[in-house]
Amino acid sequence: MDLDAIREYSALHAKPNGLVLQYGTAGFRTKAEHLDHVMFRMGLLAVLRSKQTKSTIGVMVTASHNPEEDNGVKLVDPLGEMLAPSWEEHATCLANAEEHEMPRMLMDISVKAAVNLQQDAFVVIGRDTRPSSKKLSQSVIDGVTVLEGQFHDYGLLTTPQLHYMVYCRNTSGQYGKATIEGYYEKLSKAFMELTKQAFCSGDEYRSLKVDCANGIGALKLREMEHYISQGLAVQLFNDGTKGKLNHLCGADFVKSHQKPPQGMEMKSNERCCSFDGDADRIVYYYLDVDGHFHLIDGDKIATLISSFLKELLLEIGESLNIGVVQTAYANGSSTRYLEEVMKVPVYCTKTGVKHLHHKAQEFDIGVYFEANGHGTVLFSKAAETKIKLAKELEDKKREAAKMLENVIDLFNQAAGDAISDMLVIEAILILKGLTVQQWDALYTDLPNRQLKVKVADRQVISTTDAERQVVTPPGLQEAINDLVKKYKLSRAFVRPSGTEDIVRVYAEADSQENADSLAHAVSLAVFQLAGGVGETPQPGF
Ligand code: 16G
Ligand code: MG
Repeated sequence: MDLDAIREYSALHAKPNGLVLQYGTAGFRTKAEHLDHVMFRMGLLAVLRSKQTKSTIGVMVTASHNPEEDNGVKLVDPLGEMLAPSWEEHATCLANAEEHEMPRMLMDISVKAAVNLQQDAFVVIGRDTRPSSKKLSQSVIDGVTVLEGQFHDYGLLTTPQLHYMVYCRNTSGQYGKATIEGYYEKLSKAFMELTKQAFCSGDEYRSLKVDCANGIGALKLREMEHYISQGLAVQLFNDGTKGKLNHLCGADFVKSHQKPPQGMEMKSNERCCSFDGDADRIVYYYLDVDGHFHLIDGDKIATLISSFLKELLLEIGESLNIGVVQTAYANGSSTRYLEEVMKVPVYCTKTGVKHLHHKAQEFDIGVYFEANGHGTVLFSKAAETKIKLAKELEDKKREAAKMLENVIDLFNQAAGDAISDMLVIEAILILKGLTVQQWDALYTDLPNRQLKVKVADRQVISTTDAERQVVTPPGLQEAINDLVKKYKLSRAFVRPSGTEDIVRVYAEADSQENADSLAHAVSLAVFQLAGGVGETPQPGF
């Protein structure tokens, strides 16, 4: 390690005094102007992680669904996964080190993590369309080069595309080609093959309106359009030519406000979907003939996909275990439907993709989706092998096995991916001849409400049982229990946000009025028992 060079370059990416940041659920995220030093340091850290794992590591510059002025960075581990927890700690220490501590901190991490400094390092970098992203990704590159790491800058990519690149590179191209064309070819080939058996279901199913949140998804979907145009016509809205990133549009806006994005022309019964700012989330929706808005969130996406997979597995007659992983935010109706009607085991983990991803790896086929639309399906090696073998069987089984192989190719195994999920969903709707209304009618969501409460220190709230029960402060869980008892089909929980300085409240009940009223009552309990600041939560939204 050339410590003088590190000192010299680090000073060019100096840390603002007193700034303390935490590597959270999705990396570092804050106002873009505060992130230059973090980017440089994450370049350094990526080199160390690459040396330690003897693999390519990814660095993605994005703040996903956050406002355009924000930015963020996260590291991608060798198999396209989120950074290992022990390295999240290293990331936090490094990001917060004072200038003069930098060389020692790097040495400390190298010793603690047994990094062989002689090992070569390779880092791949991607960024979203934020105005600040280009310069910030250059700071990452500065960090990589000062530690003499090799790198490839992919420039503009969706987050899942960067995960894909990392995964391809660390499996010697077996998973796919580590180029943007490789990504499009792999997905479009699987999509076209999967849908080619479909009985012709007419044009109404084959065109889709996509709200791209004025983000990277628009650029990438436009590039991909001609690869899939024979099977699906996409019409892009909020494509970044006029509007602001994530402003009144995108998957997060649509899900949390339960209304259409601005800038989308919706006619009744047309299938529409929204990506978020870095295209790793997707939600669907439509307007019915009375003009009512219907949201089809991650839970209903998981249900559609699991039922399709279950049918195919039944056809090939293989005993592969399938499990669905959700979080506490999953609508109670979805959990009930999956367990009671579809007879699929459902598991609940803490919020944050890494928790769901990890749990999903326990199954032959692990379907995981957060209600907010982030998810994918993971297939174990054993499942892949059994499916391959089933292709040798009689005709009907062979067809199902072939379809499953295409489904495996179509799902991004490295991360939840809006583009890949969209293609799977479209393929299933085509194959089953389902309209968006029929899909929506699988079950009826319980009315629900999410609220935010400001408290002095959100860490006073700790939880257990996958965030469904409060442990501290004392008395809060009892208060929630008492409130929940007053309503039918009700449920409520609270947790400190991992991305904002607030406490989140979730409630569901038999009617919207009751869900709203329960959410408000729980907010008041949080405010009173967990050190609320500012104005007391008011009823009404
Ligand atoms: C991040 C997470 C997402 C989670 C959300 C919760 C990743 C890649 N993203 O966006 O999975 O749902 O945070 O935010 O892990 P919250 O803690 O503010 O509720
Ligand atoms: Mg995102």
